Amino acid sequence: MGLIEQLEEVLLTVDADLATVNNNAELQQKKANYLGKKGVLANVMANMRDLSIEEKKELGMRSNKVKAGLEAKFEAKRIELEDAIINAKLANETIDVTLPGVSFNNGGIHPLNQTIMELEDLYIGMGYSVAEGPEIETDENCFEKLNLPKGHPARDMQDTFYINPELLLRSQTSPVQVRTMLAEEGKPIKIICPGKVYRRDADDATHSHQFMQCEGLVLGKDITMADLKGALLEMARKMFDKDRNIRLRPSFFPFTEPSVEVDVSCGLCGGKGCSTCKGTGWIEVLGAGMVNDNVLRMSGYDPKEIQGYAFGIGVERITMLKHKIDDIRNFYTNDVRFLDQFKEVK
Ligand code: 2NM
Repeated sequence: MGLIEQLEEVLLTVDADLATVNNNAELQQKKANYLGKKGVLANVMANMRDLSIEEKKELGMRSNKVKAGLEAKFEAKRIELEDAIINAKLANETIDVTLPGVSFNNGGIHPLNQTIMELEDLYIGMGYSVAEGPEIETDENCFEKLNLPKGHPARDMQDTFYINPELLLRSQTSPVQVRTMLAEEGKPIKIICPGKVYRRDADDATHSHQFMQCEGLVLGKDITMADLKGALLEMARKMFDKDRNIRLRPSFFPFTEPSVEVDVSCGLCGGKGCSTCKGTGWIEVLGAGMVNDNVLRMSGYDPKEIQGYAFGIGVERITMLKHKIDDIRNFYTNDVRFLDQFKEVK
């Protein structure tokens, strides 16, 4: 057989040969047999030294074509093997999209923290900053500087958890405001102080020995009770609903003078009187007043230059009103059946 015939023969036998190949290793072996340095093609070419120039030219051209043809066949076989692997994998990995999904039991934001976040948003919107302080306080910051000297009868108003004669668990967040006044040294202040407070009360439906407050303090030139009333009305309308009203009743706190009790109109009966408002049309929500001159002086403020108002909101109380919760202990017993009702994403 002439060399050209030998070359053409290669193209005829390769198909049957490739049909027996089952994997890439076999394919590489076969490829070397045909196209490698000692392969069939190289073998044929090695014998061409006895040919004439013309014949060499002819053989060279044919050999290039055969080589290209072989490479195409090997490449096609390689793709065929690769596809077979992928198809086998896909057949094994099919997913049943109708199976029920895996659900995660996500937590949520505690209803009291939701109220605090709402209060922070609305007060920040009115230009207040949020101030925080320690829960273990000094008698000095918690009582003395709030116009409650030792022996003052008003100290009995709240029974306090004392750690020693100087240290206690704060019974209100006002010491944060005292700290702010001392730090600001006579400059204007506009803050709210949300946080936990402690009182030696027996727990029942409306009392908890640990609860939360959000107090506010605004000091500046010519701040009046009208400013206080405006800020509280805005709070009542944003926290409850837009057509609520507030009223101020005279009261007493040692740290404010005058002092007021603040009521918000009842949202259930619209002010006509119902069981929630005990027939009065009004619900007590917080205490407030103009900061007592003694308090200002004790923390480095001159009441002739700067004055202002303070208020104290009970976070549990307004959360209970908002969601019609009748027992404060629900907030602190961590029953998920209660807490789940306040999840944003159920
Ligand atoms: C209340 C009611 C009235 C109050 C006063 C002060 C301070 F530090 F400025 F004197 N902070 N908070 C205050 C006034 C708190 O809670 C029912």
